[in-house]
Amino acid sequence: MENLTSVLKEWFNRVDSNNIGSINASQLKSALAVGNLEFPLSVVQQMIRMYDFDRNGTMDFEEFVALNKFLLKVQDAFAELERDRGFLTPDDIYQGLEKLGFSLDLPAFLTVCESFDPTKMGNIRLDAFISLCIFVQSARNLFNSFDTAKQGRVSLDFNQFVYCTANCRI
Ligand SMILES: [Ca+2]
Repeated sequence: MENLTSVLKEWFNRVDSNNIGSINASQLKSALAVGNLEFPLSVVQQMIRMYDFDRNGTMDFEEFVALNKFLLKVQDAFAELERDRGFLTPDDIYQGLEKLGFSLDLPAFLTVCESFDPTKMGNIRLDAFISLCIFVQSARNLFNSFDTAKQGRVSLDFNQFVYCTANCRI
């Protein structure tokens, strides 16, 4: 684990070219591209929102480590399920989400799959799977922040609903 931290630190420092101790969305986007992960800026911004613990809009090293832990978990799940095809079918995606602790019902699952399947072929590559997981995790975090009594159910007024959809939009 210590080794991973030092690799991440070196990576982070390289991206933080101004040495200010934090990186912004476009710097994070290029950092991920170095690892062959190409994401639209909107997805990268969502990653930052998810782990921006001090809410300053950028990522310090601690937040970067937390994000990378999540990305590694998602990449492991992908690697286990892709069986050398380079993509996941809907069945694999369902299993992948379960592995990551999300069990969605069919309408929710299919809607999520469809919105992260750019080619509409039913096959999802790693970057799309990561984006999908970022979305579901953000939705989970947001839901939990409203479900303070841990009832698995929330009641929202219109403003809160708008707030939620705007926060999870990728
Ligand atoms: Ca921050």
